[in-house]
Amino acid sequence: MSAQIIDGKVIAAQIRNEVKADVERMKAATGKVPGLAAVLVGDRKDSQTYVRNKKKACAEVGIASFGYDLPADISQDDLKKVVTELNANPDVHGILVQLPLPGHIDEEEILGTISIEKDVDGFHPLNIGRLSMKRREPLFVPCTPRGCIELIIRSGYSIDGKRAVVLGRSNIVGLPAAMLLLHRNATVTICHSRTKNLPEVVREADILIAAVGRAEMVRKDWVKPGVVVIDVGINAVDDASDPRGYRLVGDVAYDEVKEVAAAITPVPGGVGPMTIAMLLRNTTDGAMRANGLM
Ligand code: NAP
Ligand code: L37
Repeated sequence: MSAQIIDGKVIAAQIRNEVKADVERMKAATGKVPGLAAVLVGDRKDSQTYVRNKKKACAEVGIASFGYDLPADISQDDLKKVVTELNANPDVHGILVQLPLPGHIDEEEILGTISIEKDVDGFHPLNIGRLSMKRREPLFVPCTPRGCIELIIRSGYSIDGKRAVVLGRSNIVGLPAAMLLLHRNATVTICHSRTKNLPEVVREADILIAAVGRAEMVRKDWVKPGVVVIDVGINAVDDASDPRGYRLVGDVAYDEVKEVAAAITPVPGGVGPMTIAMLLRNTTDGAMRANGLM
């Protein structure tokens, strides 16, 4: 039997509609709209595309966006100054510093400079710390991991009591995704490049979140029949038949794994659109909190 395809574009559109309604409510109540500042440092093509898509998505739901395109050789102090000014700007409710930052920048210090009330990426050490502890409430949850959880829940799958495996332990995806699963009472295993017998561990999963950045690494014989698969990976592979010369694939061999999984997300059209939808959600939540609306 073939898996249910979890359509991230459809679920992201639902979330954007919910956000749009909240933006309109806020505008009616206060005369103001949420504002997002997107800070891009350097000229990585992928980051440029994501930031452009984020600004476009803001416009569609009525969020004001402020773009900061900064040179790759900006100094630590000058970048900190930009963030500090945005912290003080009352029209800005969310500050996103697109990662990765150039090598000479101290990422931890920059992320720690963002006001926690405006930390819509949820990467401030205080928000991550609260996310990691029991009965603490972070002000914001990182967008991609939050999007993964929404995809599972809105598709009707429960997490409570399930065996979950997270492939990858990065600060922006794997680690926070594992924390969110744990809070929802999954029994969580986190795998990484030093994990032994990876296929065997992955086969125990009822829920699999793959975020390793290795094209189609997870094969059909790695998964238990009936698994719910959330594929975060975005990998470009050469494809002469595509006008761009490449196509995007996930970390999971979609065509074969969909034959045994209960449900699976495609790439593109799975987690990617959710990352952006959750950013709009977080920005609007921040703006509503700042205006006493929640
Ligand atoms: P990352 O920082 O490179 O982390 C990759 C993780 O995978 C690391 O923990 C690494 O282990 C582990 N890993 C790498 N190769 C492995 C292997 N052969 N076996 C087992 N584990 C392995 O990447 P990331 O930022 O988390 O991103 C992961 C993927 O998600 C990328 O394809 C990225 O483009 C994509 N992504 C998508 C979205 C979205 O919205 N859809 C958002 C962010 C990222 P170690 O810790 O031991 O090195
Ligand atoms: N919030 N997200 C935040 N902060 C960061 O610092 N790096 C980073 C981050 N990552 C990120 O923005 N990832 C991302 C990945 C994919 C998409 C959006 C954001 C996306 O839109 N993917 C689409 C289209 C892919 C394409 O055709 O290029 C998809 O369907 O997957």
